Amino acid sequence: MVRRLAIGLAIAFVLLTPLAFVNPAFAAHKATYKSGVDVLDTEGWEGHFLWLRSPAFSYTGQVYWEFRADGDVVDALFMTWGEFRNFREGRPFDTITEPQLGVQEGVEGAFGLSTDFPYILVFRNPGNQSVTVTWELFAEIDWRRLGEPPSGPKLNLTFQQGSPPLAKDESWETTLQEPGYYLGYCRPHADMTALIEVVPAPSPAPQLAVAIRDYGFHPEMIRIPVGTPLLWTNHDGVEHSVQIGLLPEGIPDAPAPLPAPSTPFPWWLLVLIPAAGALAFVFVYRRRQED
Ligand SMILES: [Cu+2]
Repeated sequence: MVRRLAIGLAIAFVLLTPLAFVNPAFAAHKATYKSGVDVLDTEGWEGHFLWLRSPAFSYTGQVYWEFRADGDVVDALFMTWGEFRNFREGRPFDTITEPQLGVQEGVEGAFGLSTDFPYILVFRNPGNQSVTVTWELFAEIDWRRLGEPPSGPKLNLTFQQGSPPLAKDESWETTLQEPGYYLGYCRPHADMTALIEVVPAPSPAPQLAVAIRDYGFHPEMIRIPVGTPLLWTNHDGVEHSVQIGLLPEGIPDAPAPLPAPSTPFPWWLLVLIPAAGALAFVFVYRRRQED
């Protein structure tokens, strides 16, 4: 009886060991929310926001991101809008998930995010040479609700102005004359978005150049004094455009407490399961020899 049980356990361990290499959270099919390539100079950073509201479908509040750095290592920081503003101003800030510091590549996720607020993923170059980060953000969709009205409100954009289609190396200049929060997006690529904060100021700043490349806006998180000209230039081989809508309710921030931290990859399983399998094998082998 004991022997049969041991054999059964040994077989089960061997068959199940490969599963330890598959984290079900990361292995499931995810819908891409946004992706891009950032080129970060020394101590440079770029922020990318996700806001889980859509007129087309419902998000579940689960997101994942993957990134790979070429040239050097990066820090990856995932935070609320309010903490992002602390980060941008050089004040102390909190992240939602454990910060990934000085890594060449990473996979991380967060659960239980609200559809009401934007969240910001920051890639920061901690080193002293330029680094290129290729990244992708995924957001789980509740496919059961597809075709039904989405659960959360939409962004209720009020369209302001838009560029014609921009071919490679073509530019479009615009100036926002009213303080407020704006969403910039591309038509036809709806997942290309930028957040534009126009703040009251006695005088405008010099023109800010925004590069459109690799299906993204750089910078994507824009803060300018009112009246500052924005010059959008397409560097991609495909046509993009810039559409700008006012966010009438501004940008709300997630209240404390922060969402629960994400589940880390269970690395200990990679050791435990093969070890248990090996032990069971040794046990069976000894029993057989005793017989
Ligand atoms: Cu586009």
